[in-house]
Amino acid sequence: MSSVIESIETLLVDLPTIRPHKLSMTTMACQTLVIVRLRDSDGVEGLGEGTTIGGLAYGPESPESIKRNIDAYLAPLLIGQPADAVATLRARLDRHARGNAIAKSALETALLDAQGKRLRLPMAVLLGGTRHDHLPVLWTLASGDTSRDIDEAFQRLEQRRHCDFKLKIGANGVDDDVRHVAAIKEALGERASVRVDVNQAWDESTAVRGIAALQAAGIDLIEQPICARDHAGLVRLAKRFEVPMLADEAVADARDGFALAAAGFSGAYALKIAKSGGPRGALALGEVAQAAGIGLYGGTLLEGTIGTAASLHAWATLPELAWGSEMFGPLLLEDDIVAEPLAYGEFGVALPQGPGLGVALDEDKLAHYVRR
Ligand code: MUC
Ligand code: MG
Repeated sequence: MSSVIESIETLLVDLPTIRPHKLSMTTMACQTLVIVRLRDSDGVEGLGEGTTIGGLAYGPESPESIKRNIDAYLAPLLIGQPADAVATLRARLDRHARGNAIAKSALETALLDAQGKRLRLPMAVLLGGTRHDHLPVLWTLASGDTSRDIDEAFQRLEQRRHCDFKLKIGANGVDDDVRHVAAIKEALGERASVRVDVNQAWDESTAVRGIAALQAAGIDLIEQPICARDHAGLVRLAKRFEVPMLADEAVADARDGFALAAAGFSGAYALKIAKSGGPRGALALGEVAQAAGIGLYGGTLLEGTIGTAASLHAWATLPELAWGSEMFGPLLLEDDIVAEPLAYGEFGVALPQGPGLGVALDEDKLAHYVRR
């Protein structure tokens, strides 16, 4: 008889960040990972992670709601079901529970990790096959201080860690933000690509003013300048400026991606396993983007190593990431809960090898950081 899902455990893991990480909606000093341990009747364990930013500051799911909703509603839908029926189980979650994309992503990751371990295949192979085993990774400069950000950028360039930088703006006035970004771009010159993420902080007229100045300063990409739901405004900005727009919060899944493309958007989409309800949904958004001629970008919700590895396995199957990726989450954390950290270097990261995610927990570290 095929293996069935026996138990699903969820853990909150609090890890300090290496420095304050300042976004338009919150400043993070700590990241909370929701770790899923799914155990099957054949003794295989699948790992998953569902992580967001700043409690409820970023989106409608918090670490506590992710854990609680898995425990109370989602896990019971999976217990006792055949463990290898990943697509059927994932559809079952959508049929019985609305929303909760991050919680569903954690579970889908754990199902895929277990299935990969069972078949002795990497998760990327389950998702269609590995096309890249090293992916480009940018770094986000978000200390909140211009000269500290410039020092950090030079350090990362010298280490050959990162050569693309994303700046988090929108917490300050637009003129202050433009000054901050232009100073960093001027210091780095042609050595680095500099992009910004406004995380929805501007209204459209502020965006027109801000983007004109950022374009003149040599910024390469403008991420989510206005409200996620304002597709029409994002289309107008994409048509108005030469500098491309990156849609992030505006496109959670393939349906959003289709609607925005059909409305006339051009530019790029940030794929994130968390917002699409798992790696398979993120790749479906990627398919829509490719069909519409929209560039791809591998995004993060600042997950730890498990969520980052799951994303890397998905991005490894894509033909091209025109804008690279931001899979640097583990580098923002002071410590880790895995036995073997991801191998960052040469301006990117290596796809972890081995069955499933290719990642194992360090039980002592996990016991140390788990919330009691
Ligand atoms: C976001 O909105 O892109 C990604 C990198 C980072 O620093 O924050 C995230 C969230
Ligand atoms: Mg973003």
